[in-house]
This record gives sequence, C-alpha cells and structure tokens, in this order.
Amino acid sequence: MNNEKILKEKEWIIETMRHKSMQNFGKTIEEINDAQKYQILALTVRDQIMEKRALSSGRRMEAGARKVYYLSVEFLIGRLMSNNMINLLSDTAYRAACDELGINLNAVEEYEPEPGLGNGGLGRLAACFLDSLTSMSLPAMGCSIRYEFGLFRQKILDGNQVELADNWLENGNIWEIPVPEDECEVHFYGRVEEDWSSGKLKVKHVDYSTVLAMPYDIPVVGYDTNRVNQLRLWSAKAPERINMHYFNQGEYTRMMEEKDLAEVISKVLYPEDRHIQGKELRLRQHYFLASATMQLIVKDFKKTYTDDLTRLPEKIAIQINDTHPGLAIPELMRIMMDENGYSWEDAEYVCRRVFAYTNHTVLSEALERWGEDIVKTTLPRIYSILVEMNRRLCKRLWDFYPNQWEKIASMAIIAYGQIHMANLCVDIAHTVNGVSQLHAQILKRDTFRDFYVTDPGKFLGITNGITHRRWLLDSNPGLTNLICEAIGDGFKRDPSKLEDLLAFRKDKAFLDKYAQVKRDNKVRLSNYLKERQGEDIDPDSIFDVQAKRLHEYKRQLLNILHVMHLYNRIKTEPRFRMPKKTFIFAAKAAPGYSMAKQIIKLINDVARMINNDPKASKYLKVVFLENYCVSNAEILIPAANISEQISTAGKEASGTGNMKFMMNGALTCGTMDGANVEIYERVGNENIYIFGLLAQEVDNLIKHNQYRAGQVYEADARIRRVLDQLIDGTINPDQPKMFGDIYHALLFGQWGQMADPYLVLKDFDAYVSVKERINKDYTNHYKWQEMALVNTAMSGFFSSDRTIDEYNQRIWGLSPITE
Ligand code: 26Q
Repeated sequence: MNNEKILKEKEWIIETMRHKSMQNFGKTIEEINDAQKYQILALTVRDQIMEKRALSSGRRMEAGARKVYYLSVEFLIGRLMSNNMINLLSDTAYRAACDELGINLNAVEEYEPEPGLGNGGLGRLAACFLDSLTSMSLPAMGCSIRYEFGLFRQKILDGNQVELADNWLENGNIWEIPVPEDECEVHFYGRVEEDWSSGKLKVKHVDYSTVLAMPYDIPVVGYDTNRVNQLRLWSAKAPERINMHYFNQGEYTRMMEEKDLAEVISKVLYPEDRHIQGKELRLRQHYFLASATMQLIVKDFKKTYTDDLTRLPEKIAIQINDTHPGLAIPELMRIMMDENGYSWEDAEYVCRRVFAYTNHTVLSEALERWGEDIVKTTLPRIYSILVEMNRRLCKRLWDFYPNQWEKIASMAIIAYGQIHMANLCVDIAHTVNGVSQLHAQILKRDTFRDFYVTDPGKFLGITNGITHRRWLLDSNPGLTNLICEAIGDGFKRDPSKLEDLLAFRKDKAFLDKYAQVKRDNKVRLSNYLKERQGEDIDPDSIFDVQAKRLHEYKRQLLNILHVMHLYNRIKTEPRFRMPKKTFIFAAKAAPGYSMAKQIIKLINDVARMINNDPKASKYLKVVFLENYCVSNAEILIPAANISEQISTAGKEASGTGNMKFMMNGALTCGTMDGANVEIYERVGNENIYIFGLLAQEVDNLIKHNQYRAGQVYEADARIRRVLDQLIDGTINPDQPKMFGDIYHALLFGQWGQMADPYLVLKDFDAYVSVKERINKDYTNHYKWQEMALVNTAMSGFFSSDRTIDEYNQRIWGLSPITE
C-alpha cells in the first residue's frame, strides 16, 4: 500500500479513537488507562469490520452461491484485534497511529481476553479454517457454542497443575453481535407420540422442556478481501414463560432452579479431549449445537432460495468436525419429516448429500459413544430416528456381509446398549476424511476397514494446515519483514512462494539476519518468562520446545526422562560436554487425567532439581510455561530452535503444532507420525531429525503382544538409572514415592494394561542418539541456519489455504465471491 493511503488511514484512526475516548469515557485519550485504550482501539477496528460486513451479506444473496457450514464444538480462535488489523491491511496504519498517540500497542493488546473455546488441535484447526475460507472469499459459517467459561486457566503450584475458571466474558466481548431475530427453541426430554389421525403416521414430540438458543456472531475478516464470514456461537437461555409460570405460582426459587438447568448448557467447555465420559450435560451441549444450527440452516435456505428442502444439497454443504456435532444428522431428518412433512426417503436422500465428516483420532477411547438410556430419555425423538437409521443400516450390511453378525454389530449405529456416533457419521456422510495421509491410511485399513470395503470412494485424506497469517505474519513480524525484503510480499497471498527463500540457502549475510530474527524472538520469550514466571533463561542456549496437550501418547514422558538422563551424565561423567540447552514444556492436562497430572509434576520437580544444581545448570535449564494457550503460543513458537513431535507412531492423527514450528524455522525432532511424515517428505531427510519405531512396527509389536518393557529396562543401564530415580527420592527427597505410578505404568502396566503401552522405553535409545546428533549439528552455525531456512521455505504446503482448497475441490464445491 502506498504511503499516502496509510497516512490518510492513520489520520482517520487517530480521529476515531479520540472521538471514542470522549464518547465512552468522557476523557481524552491521554487520560485513559491501557484497558480503556484496548476498548477504543478494538472499537475502531470493529467499525471498519462492520462496514465490510454490511456489504458482504448482500453479496451472497445476489450471487446465489453455495455455502459451507462448519460445525464444531470447539473454535479456538485466539485474540482477534491484531489479527483483524492485519487482515484489514491496516496494521501499519494502526501502528503509526499508536506511535503518534504514545500508545504501546503490544501492552494494550494484553487487555484483550482470549476466547478459550477449545481444548487443542481440533478447535484450533476450526479457527484456522475459518480464516482461510474467508481469505479465499468462500461463503462459510462456523457454528459452535458460546461457552461462558472457556478452557480452564492453568496455574502451577508446587509443581502441580491447578485449574482456575476462565471468565473470559467478564468485561463483555467487543467482537460479538447478538442476533435475536435468529433465536430458536431446542427441545429436551418428554415423550414421542404417534398420530395416525390423518391416515398417515405423524410423530409428535410432546411434554418436552424448552431451552432457547440465542445466537451471537463474531465477524471473521479475510486477508485483503471484502468477504466477511461469521462465527455463530449459540448461548443457552431459559424461556421467558418459565419465569411467568412459576412467578404466578409464587415459586421464585423453583423458577431460578429451572432457569439454571437451561442455562447450564452453555456454561462451560468440557476440558477432556479424547477421553469421553457419557455425561448427560455434554450430550445436551452436542444436541443444543446440532439442533440450533440445523434450524438456522433450514430457515436461511428457505429465506434465500426455496421451500423445497430436497434441493438443500445444491446450495449447502455441512462439515461435521469429528462426531461431536453428528446429531445434526438425525436432527435434519427430524426437521424434514416432523416439521416439513417429507418422507423418510426424501430426508435421508438430503442427509446423504449434505453431510461430510472429518475424523481426528484413532484412539478407541476417544470415539464418541453414548448409553442408549440417556439418549432415550434426553432426546426421545432423536433416539427413535436413530433406531430406524440403525435398522436400515443393519439390513444393508446384512446383504453385504451375510451372517457376519459380529462385524455388523461393530458397524452398527446401536449395539450392546450404546450409540456409536462414528458409525452414524460414516454411514451417512458422503465423504469421510482423515487429517494427514498416514491417518487416512489407518482409517481405511483399520478403524473403518469394514466400511471402507463397502464404499472405498468415500474415504479421503486431506492433510491439515495452519493459517500463515496468524502463525507467521501476526506472531513473527521480524521474520515476516525479513522474508519481504528477500522475496517480496507475494507469499502473504500465496504461501507456496515461500519456496523462493531457497535461493538464500548459501547466502551467509542473509542467514545471519535470519539467525538474528530467531535470537530476537528468543529474547522476547525470555522477557515474557521473566515477567510472568520470574524465570531466567539464556537466549544463547538452544530452545528445545514441546508444547501441546498432555497425553501419554504424545510422550512428554520420553522427553523428561531424556532430560534426566542428561542430568545423570553431567553429574557422573567428568568430561561430559554439551551445548547449553533450555528445555521448555507447555501443556494442560485434563483435570481428571491423573497420569497426565503426575507427568506435569514430574517435569516441574525435575526442573527444580536441575535448575538448583550449579553443575547441571551450566548446561541445562528446564522450564514449564504456565497456561499454554493461543496467545502465549504466538510468543513461544517463533522462539523455538527444536520442535518436539515425538508421539508413538500411529497415534497422532496429524498434529498442527509441528507445522507452526516448522514455518517459524524450528527443526522437527520427531517420529514418523501424523503430518511429520509429510514434513519429512517436503524438507528431506537432511533437514529433519526422525527417530523411533514406524507405525507399522508399533502395530505389530502391540497386536502380537511382543513388547516387553521389562526387558528393555534390564538391558539398558541408562534407562534403569532414570526409572529407579523415579522412586528413590533423587527428584523429590521429601516424597520419594511421588512418581511410583509412573514407574509402575512403565514397567508393569496400570489397571491391567500392558506395561509401557506407548513404547517410551522402546524408543529411548533412538531418542538419545538423535538428540546427540542435534547437539553436534547445532554447533555448525551456517549449516543449522540453512536447515532452519529450508523448513520455513517448504512450509507453504502446510498453510490452511492449501487444505481448504482441497476440501473445496474434493468435498464442498464452493465458488469464491469476488465483486
Ligand atoms: C468428545 C466427546 C466427549 C468428550 C470429549 C470429546 C472430545 C473433545 C475434543 C474428543 C476429542 C477432542 C479433541 C481432539 C483433537 O484435538 N484431536 C486432534 O485434532 C487435530 C486436528 O485435526 C490433529 O492435528 C491432532 O493430531 C488430533 O489429536
């Protein structure tokens, strides 16, 4: 953009902000505090968005374009202000305006609460997708729940995780717009009645209790486009008539109880990912999202196009983000049959053409199942539809797999008293996709093998991606500027252009600047850690980072056991030398996941032991970054030298953190799992550190029960030493038995499980070796910078723009709306 335009925009911003300061606070901009400055800055950005939004909604109407609805119980969008400035192409003008007004933009930004409406990868992916969809001018709406409390905030006290409530709406939400005209009712409980009075069966749901779904829209601004899409968040509200009814009877407290019962639905995001307890409240959340969204879709379709719902698939695509919103399928059946008089066949025909399903996990404990009983009581009409869907599915399966009852039961929607959401989604969806190539293979060969045989064309692999706008332009301005100087700014629109950086591989002057950017980002992180946690870390040490949810399969344990091994070498080998390293961990554990919490405690206690040891801390420092979230990921990731992606092969569906680190020039130390495989293919063997068993090898060991953790322990003195230290008081002399559970799980197995089910000990030796190689390579400055640069250069493929383009070509068939 030319200077004159920026100058004009800057003037407009200053004038608007001065005005808003007066209007809102009755004070000049010089007199208000940083929290208030955030308000007026955000309000100014909002004004710009609103103007675009008004233009955008009319355009789709005129264009009659297809639209995708992306349904997800999580949207981990992160802070919006600075991202919106960038996508509006106004960030330079805002910076200039703030400079002139003496406002420290970075400090003011800290007052923006982060909407923590997700647990991890699945929710963050949804947010990246919305950014890409909009930046590509594709008509889309994200649909989710407006949790009053997002994912808990994590504190570490005496090494333990403590959960605090995340009251992110406390001071209001500048970015949301209530849409009362789209409020609708969602019905729970009650009974189903059959009515034959017209000669035709009509099913009626009666005696239900009603919850109102109140929508709030968060506008999503695309990069350099006039398109504005919406993220629609549903909030649960008690209907007014509850109030009236009880009020008249003088039952004030009953009234309040009933109100709570309705409003609790959108109260809190469940902090468990992957481990599902069949909690009724969670079922109600899922149906609440599914029902409100399907009602909206039908209403919007009728308003925009026609009352003929059999034509829905011409204009609408619905993507189900994992099975959690899968009740949208029987809900659309219900709306079509019960409320619009269509036949079962017509309704099923439509469902089979609008729904597509993405699977995000192969861990069997994470496949969503519900007890038949709670579904029957909570959602009686939906239950009766599921029974009929199941009957029809089993009939078809019987023709395909005659007499194979067991196989059919494993594929059924309802079996052994359970409702199996994945089977429902796989049956009805027209495409089922995995999130990396390896993951899609596993779905076809393993998880959904029997379905795959009946309909192989349905299964796709579409590798995940991340938006380079948030994860490079916004989070790493230093690198962004350097790239622009070198290859121009074309990569901002077309991230595959990052490959032009390969021309600089041998350019020492450039590599020095690239290294300097990394060093600046490391200083930024060091300052952050100092300020927040009082930690001193050395920006000249190697930053080795593992940041992700805490799960046994992700193997934070392998990482910390290796750190303990290094400690042992320092303490016992007088001639031991290594480059100085800072190991950084960041991870939240599900509050009920005891093993995960013990691993957090272990990491923190090992950190204390090492950081307080004068000899060890010459080489090692271990830090646990509290409360991992989108905002601190944006500071952490650009500062990393090494990205730990060390899951047991075959368990991580894709991973997306791996892509963020790569783009920011960290080298991956990882297993051949998820999207690591594809990173490997793109950067080549010499620019990544791969170690450990392959998915196939893991599978064979486990299937044939051939793995003996005890034998690995006996054979390897390093492992013996480290494991014994878990129970001999080395780490925590006051409580020597503190880590007994971990020790026991690795050597004997807990609760009848096999010992070391994630093969931590099996991969230990390979991990130690690869880390030694990394240490050697790091000392070769230009070699290392070149490897890092190749990673940045080859990361364009992992932009979610490419992912969305694939979804669009293979599943949705949308056309961009450009004026
Ligand atoms: C569902 C119902 C009941 C209780 C819990 C859940 C639930 C909630 C969240 C189950 C799973 C999740 C989250 C899963 C997740 O984040 N999976 C990750 O998805 C990423 C995006 O595709 C992948 O990159 C990761 O590999 C995958 O682990």
